[in-house]
Amino acid sequence: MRTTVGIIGAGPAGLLLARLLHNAGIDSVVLESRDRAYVERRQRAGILEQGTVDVLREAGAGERMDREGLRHDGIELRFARRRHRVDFPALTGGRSVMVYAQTEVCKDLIALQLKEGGPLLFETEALAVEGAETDRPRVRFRRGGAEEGAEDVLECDYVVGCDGFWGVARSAVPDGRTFERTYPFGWLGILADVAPSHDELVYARHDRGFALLSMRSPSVSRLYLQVPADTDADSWSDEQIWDELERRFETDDDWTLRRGPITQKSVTPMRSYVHEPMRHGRLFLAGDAAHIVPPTGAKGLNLAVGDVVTLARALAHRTATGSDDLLDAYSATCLRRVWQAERFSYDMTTLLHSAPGATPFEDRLQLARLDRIASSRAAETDLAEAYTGFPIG
Ligand code: RFL
Ligand code: PHB
Repeated sequence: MRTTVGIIGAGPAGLLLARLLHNAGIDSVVLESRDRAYVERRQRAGILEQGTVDVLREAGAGERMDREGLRHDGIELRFARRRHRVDFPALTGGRSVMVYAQTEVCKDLIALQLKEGGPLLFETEALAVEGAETDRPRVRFRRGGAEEGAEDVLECDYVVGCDGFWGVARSAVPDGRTFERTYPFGWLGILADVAPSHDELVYARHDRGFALLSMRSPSVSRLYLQVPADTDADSWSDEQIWDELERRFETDDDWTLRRGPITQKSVTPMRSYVHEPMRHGRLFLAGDAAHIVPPTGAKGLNLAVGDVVTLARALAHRTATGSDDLLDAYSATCLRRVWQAERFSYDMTTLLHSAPGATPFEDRLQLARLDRIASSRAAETDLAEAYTGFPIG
């Protein structure tokens, strides 16, 4: 098999890259180890930055998002039984975010790819990237399904590792440096068949730990609780989950939490991670393959989108002019934005979670930081600008 760009992974990064390249007249092949149903159902991100929304629209993948997505003009911070709303458009010159689940973005991009894009091979696992320093890099892969076990090679002009944190591409970038931080807590996330208890997201800081109220649709709620990192989701009964959420969202007014049947629950670990550089020869890394953020800033999927937009532009530039300039700048261009998102996600995480062993002094500082955001337009604007998104490129 031969193609111009071999893409490993059909998460949001790989699928959007394939779409952007198709629109630029560049052919690609996408290899995905899991089956289609799995990729379309994996519960993850829920928030699209303004820039991500614009990119999906321009790529011709925004039709259902515009119909079914929920535009949000703010978030609520909840702490010390107080509620403070951050008004995005007022603070950022009109910017907002969109609640439209990653599962739906992936479904839309998969449907487009299968209808009019290049090959998208499910149940096809990349085993290794070879020859990244040559002008004919290759991906060795194995087919599953009917052709189970057959090994093959995809020859490419370029290979892009969009294979997430646990993928194989990163190991083919030698001499890299990694920067990492793990956190002693994770998020217990649930999906529940109940209308969201608030019309915007609520980020709650509580002495018992962080809680987040989000949503998937007007009738489906998505909620998270900070739990110790090694928690087994099944050790929490549904009733315990609702009771704990109720405590952490408590306010002095008559706000109430609506309960409903829980249809899914799982625990997500929290990690900050960056691999530098994001390129080796003709192999490029994009999205979670190169960097991870804790979910508190809602940045992971949006970073993946920024990477592949930058890369698609660079590949189109190379095709049009023969110049490698933008490809050479790819890693540094992306990393600048990546580090801003790392900083913001870290800040949001330490602002809102209770760290085991935190001293009373540190607890007071956390409350003072929240009070500062609630009382200073400058501090609030900084949060609103970061949350609605840093510019791409
Ligand atoms: P993905 O989505 O992990 O996709 C990688 C794909 O590669 C496949 N793969 C392979 N395929 C072939 N051969 C191999 N050897 C392969 N190895 C792996 C995998 O099966 C998979 O299909 O990475 P990508 O595309 O870079 O996208 C990144 C995002 O998924 C991630 O950053 C976000 O989900 C993070 N995230 C959030 N991001 C946001 O922007 N806003 C949010 O609100 C948000 N909330 C979240 C989140 C992540 C969460 N979890 C579960 C980690 C909330 C949660 C709970
Ligand atoms: C989600 O809806 O899954 C979600 C929203 C905001 C975050 C993280 C996750 O910060």
